[in-house]
Amino acid sequence: MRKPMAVAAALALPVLFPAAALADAHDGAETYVAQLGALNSSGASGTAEVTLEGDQLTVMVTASGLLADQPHAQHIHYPEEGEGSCPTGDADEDGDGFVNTSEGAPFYGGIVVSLTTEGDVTPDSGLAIDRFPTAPGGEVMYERTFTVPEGFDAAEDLTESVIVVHGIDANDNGEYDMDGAGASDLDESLPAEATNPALCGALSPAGEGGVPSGLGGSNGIENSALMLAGAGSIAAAAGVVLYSRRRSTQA
Ligand SMILES: [Cu+2]
Repeated sequence: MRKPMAVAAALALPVLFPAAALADAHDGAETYVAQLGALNSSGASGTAEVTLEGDQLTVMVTASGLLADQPHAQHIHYPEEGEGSCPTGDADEDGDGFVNTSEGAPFYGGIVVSLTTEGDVTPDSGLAIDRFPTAPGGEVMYERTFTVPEGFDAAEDLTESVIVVHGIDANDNGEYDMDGAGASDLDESLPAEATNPALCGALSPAGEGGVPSGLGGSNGIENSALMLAGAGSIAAAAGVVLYSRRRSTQA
């Protein structure tokens, strides 16, 4: 008599917990979080949360302490090899006192998603500076849901990806200018302040706590060409004073 009872109990289980079963079936969503730490003594801080559900990515970036009222390019970066991480001051290979975009790339890789406020989110919009948050009062409150751009395997690679917010004010004068950190490594006619990273945080699955990141791969340098392509618009949007002649390589 015991056996039929056991079978009946087993059959009853899905009926007893229909809500849980439904939640599991619906919960294809994976959430990743990052604490954003200051780079280049930006004085900024923040958090990021990225949720993948099907092919939809919802990204939230909350930050404060950024240079106010200036465009801040922000991206998901991913290194082709190794796990993405954030550079330390040791990454300042040219010893100018700043970790510039190229020096950071070996750690966090190239752009895979541009966290724009509207329109295209592919790496093509890496410096679409009129579509990035301008941080009124130094704060960014960004939230957007969009389709994962082609070429980024979010389900596989988000856990090794890094959130980077760019744009610093090294000389604290309220704008991007050459006096702060010299010329950009991407284009010498641009201030490095406009392109240097200000915040960085490696994503890890929510609930697992802060997983220390590895050293990352050596890729991402190729991304510089992309950054260069959009570099002209960052200056235009930011009202940057350009006193080098514009180079023919500048888009
Ligand atoms: Cu970036």
